[in-house]
Amino acid sequence: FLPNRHDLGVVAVGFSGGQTKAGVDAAPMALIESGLIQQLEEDLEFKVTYDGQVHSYTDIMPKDDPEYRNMKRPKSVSAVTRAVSEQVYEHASKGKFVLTLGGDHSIAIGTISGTARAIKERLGRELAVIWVDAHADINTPETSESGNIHGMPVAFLTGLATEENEETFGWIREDQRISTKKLVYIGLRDIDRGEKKILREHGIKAFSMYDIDRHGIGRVMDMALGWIGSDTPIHLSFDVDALDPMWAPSTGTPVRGGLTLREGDFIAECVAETGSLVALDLVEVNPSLDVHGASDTVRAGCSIVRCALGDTLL
Ligand code: B3U
Ligand code: MN
Ligand code: MN
Repeated sequence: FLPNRHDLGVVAVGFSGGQTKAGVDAAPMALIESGLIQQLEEDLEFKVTYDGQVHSYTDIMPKDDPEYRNMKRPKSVSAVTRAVSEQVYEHASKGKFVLTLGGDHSIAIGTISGTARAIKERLGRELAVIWVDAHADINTPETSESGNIHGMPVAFLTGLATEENEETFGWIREDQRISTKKLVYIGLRDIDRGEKKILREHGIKAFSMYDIDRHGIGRVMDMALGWIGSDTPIHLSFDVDALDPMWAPSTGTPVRGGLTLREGDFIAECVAETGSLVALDLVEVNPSLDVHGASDTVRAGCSIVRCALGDTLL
């Protein structure tokens, strides 16, 4: 089921509407300007398909977008993620590996729904998701305290949150969803009360920073990949705020006590080593926050992408 080992589709999503801080939309350009795509082509010898633009989706975002079911900017996020879903599906259905550069984490509603649909169509297989994040992003509109949709993508992707209305995520169909049983978290340390309840009630596999301290990242990765099972296509959604702010300070909601740079890279390397990775998101880099740390944050993000694509494996 593997994507053609060296065929890579890149989608650059300059979108910040899933949360309230400006600047996360500038991340794709910062990552690309630091040489990421060039490195993938030259050092890793990927054949890259990239339309050469950071999408801003301004033409499909309604001006009037009032709160609905406690969600901020619901129609904009819905329209953008729907478009992203098509972009990702387009690459994945052609057997390409898909790299998406965000943007805030709400865009994963688009990336994962696009990958899940393509994998189901091409292989009749269910997609597994490894979600690396300080946060669980599994609030429903009702449990969310912030109303920010970047804290809700997993609820929409698993069907824990549903909507009738096309304009507010009603477009997500069954073949675009993932199972709570094939979802694994790594790096959690800031979980809302309602999210904790959801994780417990649905038996969702989660490795918090506690587990990493207790067992070490090596055993945690063995357990995480063991839970998914070999020979299962994997979508890795990596929120840069999983890293400790010491390494990745330029992000919207930094939380102390996170992964080291090496632990972040190691997670990506372990996933690369399975040979089962089909898509990767890198999200929540915000170069306009903690501007002195922006180049470090961009560098850390690029490193994770290269590791996930196998650069550092012998
Ligand atoms: N759980 C909180 C905070 C949060 C989620 N994701 C990020 N922050 N980046 C929320 O708003 O749902
Ligand atoms: Mn996140
Ligand atoms: Mn996060």
